[in-house]
Formats: sequence, structure tokens, C-alpha cells
Amino acid sequence: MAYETLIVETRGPVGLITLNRPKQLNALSDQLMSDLAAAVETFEADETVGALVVTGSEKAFAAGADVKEMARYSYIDVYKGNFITRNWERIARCRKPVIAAVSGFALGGGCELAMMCDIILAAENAKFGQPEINLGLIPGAGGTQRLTRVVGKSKAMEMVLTGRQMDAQEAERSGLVSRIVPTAELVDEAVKVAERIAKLSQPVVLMAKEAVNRAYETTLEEGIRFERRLFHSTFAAEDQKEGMAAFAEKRQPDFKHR
Ligand code: DAK
Repeated sequence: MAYETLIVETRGPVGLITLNRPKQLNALSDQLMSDLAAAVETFEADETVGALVVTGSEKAFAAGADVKEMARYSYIDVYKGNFITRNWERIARCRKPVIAAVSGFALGGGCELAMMCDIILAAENAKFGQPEINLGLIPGAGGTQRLTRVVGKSKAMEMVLTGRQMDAQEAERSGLVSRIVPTAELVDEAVKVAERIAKLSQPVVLMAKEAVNRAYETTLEEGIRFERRLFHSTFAAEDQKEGMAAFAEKRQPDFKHR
């Protein structure tokens, strides 16, 4: 399916979504977020796709929600219309792993979008920030919450209260990104990671993602109980039998995603 604001393709078992409003530095318009939600929905339903990659251009992953579009709205418009909330959270609800491949600016909603993904790979030129305060706004898509959990209060406060940007090195040191990749290799490397995940047992990968995400939602005791229940349930999967048999027989496993 063709989208106005995205380039969507499959590379083997990987769904690759490229945000495609380069002239606007991939500003996240309502149309773009609706397209993104639809593309995620399609890949989620496609059994041949095991993991997703979301990327932008070399200059910008996304420079935030579309300020020019937002400027038109009143309080009643955004409240009644559930402004950009209805299509924004779709990616965070994706059950399949999603990798954000971030090059250039990831600001405001762009940084929040990256943080809704499961793994962030950063190009050497990546820059992360929550500059909403300069516009008379506060972050509205999880920036005050997800950033704080990842980088801690002091750094999150400084970024949210002053709009200061973090470069790739600082983002890696702070645990915001899993690693830094040469800019020219970013997308290929992200697809490689996604491919590696997609070759594993799909249901078990979903369980692993669900278990890690639970760590952000609950107490340690409850989280460990949740992990144990899922761990036990992997023993009901054909793929668990295959994985263990393949190890004993010194061969590659042939997962059937069952
Ligand atoms: N919106 C609209 N257009 C943008 C844009 C944005 N966020 N960012 C850049 N552009 C446009 C510029 O207006 C310019 O357009 P023309 O003038 O050529 O027509 C073009 O992209 C190129 O940008 P620049 O000329 O500014 O390029 P520079 O290299 O000089 O500067 C920059 C790059 C990234 C430093 C600068 O463009 C910039 O500061 N951009 C704005 C960054 C920003 O403030 N972002 C935060 C926006 S607020 C929510 C969900 C999300 C949100 C809220 C709620 N819910 C679910 C409830 C999110 C809010 C935000 O993100």
C-alpha cells in the first residue's frame, strides 16, 4: 500500500518504514501519524514480518509534531478531537519488536516516537531533545515520563526545562540508545538487528518484549512473577522444543513460530 508521508517496504522478514517529509524534517503531521499507525497495523497483521524498523532521513528522524499544523488549534479543538492521541499511541502498542534507527534530529514528538520503540540505534549525528518548552508547551506524547525513566530525573529535567539537546555520545552514555552506528550504515544495521530477531520464534519474542516492558509498569516482585509465568509458558511452545533439540544436536533451530 502507498502512503502520502511514508515509504514502506519489506526486507525479508523485516518491515521497514521511512518517514518521508524530508523538506519539513519529517515533522509529524496528523496525516503522517495516521499513515504510520496504518503501516504498523499492516505489518502487525502480516505473519511473514517478525520485526519493524522505523527511520527518517539523514538530517532528521523527526523534528517533532508539526508546529505549523498545531498552531491552528484551540483547546476545544485538541480536547474534543483527541488531538494526535488517537494515532500516536499505535506504535507503542505494537506487539512485534520495533527498532528506531535515528539519524539527525529527534526532537519533541520525534524523540517521543523513538522512545515508543523497543531499541534505538543512533547514527553518529543523532540529536535528541524535548524543546517544547520554547514553544510554550510541555511534551505531550510521553516525553516527561519515558525520558525520565530512561535517563533519570536530573538529565530529564534539564532537557525538558531548558530544551537542551543530547548528542549521540551522551544519549549512549545515558542509556537512551543501545549503541551508535556510522551514519551511512544505520539503516542496514537496524535491518540486520531486526532480521536477527525475526528469525527467532515469533511468539517467544513477543513474550520477551512483553516481559521487559512490564518492568516499566509494575513492582519488582510482580514483574518477576509475570516473567516466571511467561517463562513457564514457553515450555508449551513447539519452538522451545525445537530450540533445545537443535542445541543438543549441534544444529541451527528451525523455528515454526508455533
Ligand atoms: N514542525 C513544522 N515544520 C518544521 C518543524 C516542525 N516541528 N521542524 C522543522 N520544520 C520545517 C521548518 O519550518 C522549515 O520549513 P520552511 O521554512 O523551509 O518551509 C524546514 O522544516 C527546515 O527547517 P529549518 O530551516 O528550521 O532547518 P534548520 O536546520 O535551520 O533547523 C531544527 C533544524 C530542527 C533545529 C529546527 O527546524 C527546529 O527547531 N524545529 C522545531 C523543533 C521543535 O520545536 N520540535 C518540537 C515541536 S512540539 C502529542 C504528541 C506529540 C506532541 C505533543 C502532543 N500528543 C499525543 C498529545 C509533540 C509536540 C512537539 O513535538
